[in-house]
Amino acid sequence: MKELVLASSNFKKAEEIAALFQGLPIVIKLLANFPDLPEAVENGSTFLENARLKAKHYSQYTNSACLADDSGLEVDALNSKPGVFSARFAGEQGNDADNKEKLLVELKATENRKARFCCVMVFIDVDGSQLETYGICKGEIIKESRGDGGFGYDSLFYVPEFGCTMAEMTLAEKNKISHRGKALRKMAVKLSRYMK
Ligand code: ITT
Repeated sequence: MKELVLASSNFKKAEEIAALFQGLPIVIKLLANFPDLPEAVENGSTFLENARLKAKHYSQYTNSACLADDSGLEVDALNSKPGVFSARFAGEQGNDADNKEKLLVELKATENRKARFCCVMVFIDVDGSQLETYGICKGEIIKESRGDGGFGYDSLFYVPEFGCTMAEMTLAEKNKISHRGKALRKMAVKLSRYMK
């Protein structure tokens, strides 16, 4: 069994990742198991830079193999914003509700609601070996929240092929089509090969 620290303080993300890794010879440890860790500073300008930065930071501080996810929402009419600022769109103290409110305000006058979720996964082993994958999921930003599941912008993110928002899906349904699910399935394949 390979032990791996999940470099995320977002519990909902961790839940989605753990669900997809079931069945693999991997034991997942959460950051909560390491109480005094300094938080990684996410100052990269791309998802890839931030994912590398988080994986490296937590791998060094925990002395373990680490898997990091950096993800976010890119909206066409906002020139791909909020992007790497998705978690802090409404400011450092902002929460999911504030971020969604700001998104609706910024899109008020526009009919182009096209958007996509992006996810980059980086695995770093104790010897520095590195694996990277990505995934995207296309959708539209609707005008009013729908659904209670998921987290972040899920209740505003409508997936036309499914006729519902990500917040109206079960965790298993979301994982099947989401940016994170796609990146994770690619990562699971790479990790299985790597561990052989
Ligand atoms: P960690 O860095 O600790 O993993 P975080 O939530 O700060 O947690 P990110 O820096 O990667 O993670 O920011 C991701 C933000 O993008 C997240 O807070 C949401 O606002 C949004 N986001 C990413 N994936 C999402 C998803 O599946 N559904 C809804 N919103 C998502």
